Amino acid sequence: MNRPFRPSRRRILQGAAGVAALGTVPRIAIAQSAPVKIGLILPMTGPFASTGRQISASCKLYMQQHGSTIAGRPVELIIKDDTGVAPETTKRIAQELVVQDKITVLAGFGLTPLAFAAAPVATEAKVPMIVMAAGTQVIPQRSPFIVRSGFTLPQNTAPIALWASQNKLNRVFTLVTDYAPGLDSEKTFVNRFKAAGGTIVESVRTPLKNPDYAPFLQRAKDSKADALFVFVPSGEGLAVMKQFDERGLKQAGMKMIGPGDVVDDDLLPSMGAAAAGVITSMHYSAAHDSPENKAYVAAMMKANPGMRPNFHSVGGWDGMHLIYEALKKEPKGSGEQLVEAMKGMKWTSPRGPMSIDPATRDVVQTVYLRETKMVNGEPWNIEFAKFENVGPGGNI
Ligand code: VNL
Repeated sequence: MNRPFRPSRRRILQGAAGVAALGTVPRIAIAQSAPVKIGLILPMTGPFASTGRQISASCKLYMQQHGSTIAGRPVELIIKDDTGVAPETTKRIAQELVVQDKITVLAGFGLTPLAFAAAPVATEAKVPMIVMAAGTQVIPQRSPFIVRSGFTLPQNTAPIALWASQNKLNRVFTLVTDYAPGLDSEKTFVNRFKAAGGTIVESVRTPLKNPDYAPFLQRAKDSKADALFVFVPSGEGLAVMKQFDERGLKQAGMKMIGPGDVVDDDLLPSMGAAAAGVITSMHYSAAHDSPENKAYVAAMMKANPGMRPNFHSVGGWDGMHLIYEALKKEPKGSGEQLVEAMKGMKWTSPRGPMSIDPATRDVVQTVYLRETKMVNGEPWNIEFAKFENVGPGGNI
C-alpha cells in the first residue's frame, strides 16, 4: 500500500495535451505546478486495519469526485501503513514523508498515541497535520499545525450521559479501553452522569493490546447495574458485543450505552440482532438521512463492495475537503498559511453541518442520539435526536 495513488493521470495528461495544443510555454507551465503531496499514515494492517481501510477508501473517493488537481497542481496521495500499534513507527514514517517525499500535508492518524508521536514532526517541518481518526481532546494542543476533521470523545460522550440521566438509568457500570481516549470518555461520562444525579456502580478499564472482555462483562452482569457504558476504539466492538450477547446481559435487563464507536458501521452488519437496542451518541451514522449522505454511502459501497462506510471514513472525507479548500484559497501556501485557511472553515459533510473552531483548530459538529435497530434484517444506527454545534469539549 505504499505506492502513490494517482486516480486521474488521465486527467493530468488530458490537461497537458490541452495546454500543448495552444502551442507555447506548456512545459514551463507544467514544470512549475509542483505536486500537492498528501502523506496519509494509517493502520492498514493489524487490529485497527478497518480504520485504515475506511479512511483510505474515502480519501480516494474524494479525489475521484473532486479531481486530482488543485489550482493546477496535481494531487498525489501517498499511503503508508504504520500498523496502528507502534508510535515510533508512525513518527519515523512521518519523518520520511517530510524529508524524502517532501509532502505538503501529513494526514490520517488512526489512534491517539500515533497522533501524539507525529505531532513534533509536523511542528518542526511546519506542515499541516490533519488528524482524521484519533479522538482524544488534547491532540491539537500538541502542535499548532494540527487540524482535526474527525471528532473528540467528550463531544461524542456528553449527549449519552445526558440521555442516560433522563431515561431512568440510575446505576451505570463503565468499561473503557485503558488509554487516552478511553479516559477522556470515562471522565466525561462519569462527571456528567453524577452531576445529573446518577450513580456509577464500578469503572473498569481493559488493555488496548489483546483485550479479553469476558471477565469484565461478567463483572458488569453481576453488578446488576441498569446499564453498561462502553467505549472501545473502532475495530473492537464485535468482540464486546459477542461477550455481551453470550453472557446474556441484554436478557438480564442491562442496556448497552456509550459513544458510537462500539456499534461502528464497519462491523455492525456482522453483529446482527445482538446489537439491537444499543443507545449511543455519535457524529456519524451510515443511516443519516440527508441527500449528501445518501450519495456518499452509495458511492462508497459501489467503490468498495461489501463495506459500509463508518465514522472514521467521514473523518477522511472531510479531511480531504479541508486540504482541497485550503489549497484552493492558498494555491502556493506555506504550512502556516494552509492552517490559517482551514481555521473557521464551514461546510456540509455527509455527517451534517460542521466547522473548524479557529481557536482550537478542532471540529464543531452536530452529535446525534441513535438507537441500533434491525431494518430489513440488518442493524443500523437510527438517529432520533440531535445536539447542534457541539464543540470539542462536549458542551451541550
Ligand atoms: C481512537 C478513538 C481510535 C476512537 C478509534 O478507533 C476510535 C483514538 C481506532 O483516539 O485512539 O474509535
